[in-house]
Amino acid sequence: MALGELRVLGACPLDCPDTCSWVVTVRDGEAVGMRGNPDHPYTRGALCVKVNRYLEHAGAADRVLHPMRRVGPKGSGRFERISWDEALEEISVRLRAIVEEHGGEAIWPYLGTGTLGYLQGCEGVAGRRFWNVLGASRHFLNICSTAGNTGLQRTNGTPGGMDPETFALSRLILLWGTNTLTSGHHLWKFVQEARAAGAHVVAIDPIRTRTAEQADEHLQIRPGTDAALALGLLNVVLSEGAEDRDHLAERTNGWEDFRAEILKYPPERVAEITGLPASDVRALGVRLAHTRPTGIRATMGIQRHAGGGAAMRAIAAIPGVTGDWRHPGGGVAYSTSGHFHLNIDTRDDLLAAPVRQLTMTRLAEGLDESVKCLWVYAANPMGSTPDQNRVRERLLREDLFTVVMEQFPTDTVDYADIVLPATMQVEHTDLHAGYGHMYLVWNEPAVEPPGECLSTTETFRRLARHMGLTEPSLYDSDLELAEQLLASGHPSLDGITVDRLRKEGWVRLNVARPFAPFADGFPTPSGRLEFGSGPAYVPPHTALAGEGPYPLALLTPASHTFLNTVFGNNPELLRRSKGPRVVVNPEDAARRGLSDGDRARVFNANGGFEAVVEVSDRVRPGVVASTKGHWRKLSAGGSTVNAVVDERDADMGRGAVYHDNLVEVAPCAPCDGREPATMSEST
Ligand SMILES: Nc1nc2c(c(=O)[nH]1)N[C@H]1C(S)=C(S)[C@@H](COP(=O)(O)OP(=O)(O)OC[C@H]3O[C@@H](n4cnc5c(=O)[nH]c(N)nc54)[C@H](O)[C@@H]3O)O[C@H]1N2
Ligand SMILES: Nc1nc2c(c(=O)[nH]1)N[C@H]1C(S)=C(S)[C@@H](COP(=O)(O)OP(=O)(O)OC[C@H]3O[C@@H](n4cnc5c(=O)[nH]c(N)nc54)[C@H](O)[C@@H]3O)O[C@H]1N2
Ligand code: SF4
Ligand SMILES: [Mo]
Repeated sequence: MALGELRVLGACPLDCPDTCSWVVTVRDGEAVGMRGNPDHPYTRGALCVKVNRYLEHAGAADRVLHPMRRVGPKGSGRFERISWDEALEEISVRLRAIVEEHGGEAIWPYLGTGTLGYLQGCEGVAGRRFWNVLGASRHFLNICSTAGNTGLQRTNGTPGGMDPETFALSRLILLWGTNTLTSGHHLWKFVQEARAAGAHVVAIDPIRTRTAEQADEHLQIRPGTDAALALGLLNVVLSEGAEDRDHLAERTNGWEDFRAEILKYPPERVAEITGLPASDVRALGVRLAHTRPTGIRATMGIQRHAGGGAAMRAIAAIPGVTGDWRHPGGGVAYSTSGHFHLNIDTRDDLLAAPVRQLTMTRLAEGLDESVKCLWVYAANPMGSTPDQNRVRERLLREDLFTVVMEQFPTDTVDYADIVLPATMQVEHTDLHAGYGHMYLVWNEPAVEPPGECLSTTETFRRLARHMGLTEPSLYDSDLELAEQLLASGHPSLDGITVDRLRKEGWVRLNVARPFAPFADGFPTPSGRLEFGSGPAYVPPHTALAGEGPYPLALLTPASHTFLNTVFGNNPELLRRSKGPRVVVNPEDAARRGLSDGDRARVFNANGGFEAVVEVSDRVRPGVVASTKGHWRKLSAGGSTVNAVVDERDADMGRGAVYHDNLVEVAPCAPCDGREPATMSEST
């Protein structure tokens, strides 16, 4: 090793199940290399096509490096550089006036998923102590996974399920509403291990994704109808007499009612609902009936529908009936977050009185006159939130004081009054947990922040000091916060300390290996899996397709080259994304006079966006798809996919409905044809 060269262990902060452990090479204070940590048992040395460019991104010319104040009209993205002192002073004066005149609830602390860090991001609800002292409104982060979480919580008592490493032991694997090779590719090694031992792999997805292409079988299901398929598969399991009667009797509640529900879904009826051949439903049902262990990987894609919660419940019921939870490699893996019992001390005792809750996916609705300050951090609502045009209208409100803490001049930054420069992961300390594995991962800062960037924790400490707040816990250091998080007393964290994490980089939770989470019962109040009552299949909004002016069901899944809107401004990843595209089935394309490579407008009553048409049977007739993550100001026509997404809730957990919207696609004559604007310049 050359003199002055260091290896610093860190963690990928992005909203991805894999939470990679990485190694940064630092030479003379500069990060000169980053690679996946080969010692990490789950991620084993690989990053991904996006994060391989993390250092390039951190050094990009468009990084926000200084505090800025708006000089042009709202939305113009025109700013002047100011000092941190000026920024803190202006913010303090405005916040104090707002609290005095309208009460703390007039502040909306809008925290997104830009980093999942327990210190700097959403897992530990960064900033919440500060907001509690001011009495700000509560922010409900429902943008990603809440419908599925709620469905699983009701069924199993926790959203946590299988340890994804145990897929290596599965003999039938259902990749159900999940695009493994794009949105968390490290699972694939375990899938391949199982395959080498004879496992059969089935992808269930309305799109023939790169994952579906690699599976042994692909069921191209109609969107939002998965609960019906789950019930149909169980119907076949019952006809085969393959239900695990001991498991049902000893470990579950509500079987008799649920059994009656299952009997209403024979394969022929399921075929009508799902659009799958009845023979495929029957064949997979027979396979499921006779293959132990069956491991089901379902992630967030499946629950972004009107019936998303019910879909996760129906899927979670499968191992209750087959008894798969008895075996490592059996069960359902949605997210492992529920297995990490950290002590998230948001100090809600600091609130003087109870406060209202505002909902992340209802930003347009929520941003009424009662909100006087919107504080956006680790989020990009102009790109990621439903009903983009209405969100934009609200952000233009002259009486709204908007502060955005950011690394890049995003579409949301353009609407800020004050912009605060934020550190990136190689420049701050954080503690992470994978939501697709069982490890805590530590992130040690590798380099000094560029310009005047500050971490989230440090920004709130400085603001508290500037405002003269006296609550001592607002000044806890990053290492003190990390120690508090690990001090929950839960046995899975025994012996896991900050010192150990800093030395080793990552530590597995203290749980058995292989891990079968419910082999000894379920963490529900009854200790049993709850099949539940009420309709087991809730139809999607798009079941109305064909009846109105917007007959096509639009899916808007993850892009291979971006992580939500992060990297949307990286020139190479943007080039590889090939720009906003819409995949249209040949039948639907022909009917509309659309050819491959044409420009088209995708629209409904909410608005529309422009995309290049890809004519392909990767989607079934009646379904179109376009990925999330593009930036408005870098897209022709100046709007993106969320311009057509409704502000509407799923059946459980107020979940978002990103994959359950109706649109029409038309050739581009009515498009405005405007070329993408260049990135706004800051002074
Ligand atoms: N490269 C990349 N990776 C990412 C992300 C990214 O933006 N880019 N995003 C990250 C985030 S925030 C999250 S939450 C996770 C999400 O990861 P995923 O759960 O994989 O989320 P999606 O891509 O939305 O959806 C996954 C698949 O579900 C399918 N799907 C949609 N509706 C249905 C349905 O009704 N039934 C079935 N069976 N399938 C359906 C979609 O076609 C898609 O192929 O990934 C993370 N990883
Ligand atoms: N159409 C459609 N839209 C979707 C989805 C979909 O499937 N379809 N998926 C939804 C999902 S699953 C999610 S999770 C949401 C995500 O929505 P958001 O939570 O709004 O996340 P991003 O759009 O990725 O924006 C995160 C921003 O945080 C910034 N950032 C990153 N790290 C830090 C940091 O340490 N400090 C600060 N201050 N900023 C930081 C990044 O630069 C980025 O601009 O998008 C949702 N939007
Ligand atoms: S985005 Fe996911 S796969 Fe890529 S480096 Fe981060 S955690 Fe790993
Ligand atoms: Mo997400």
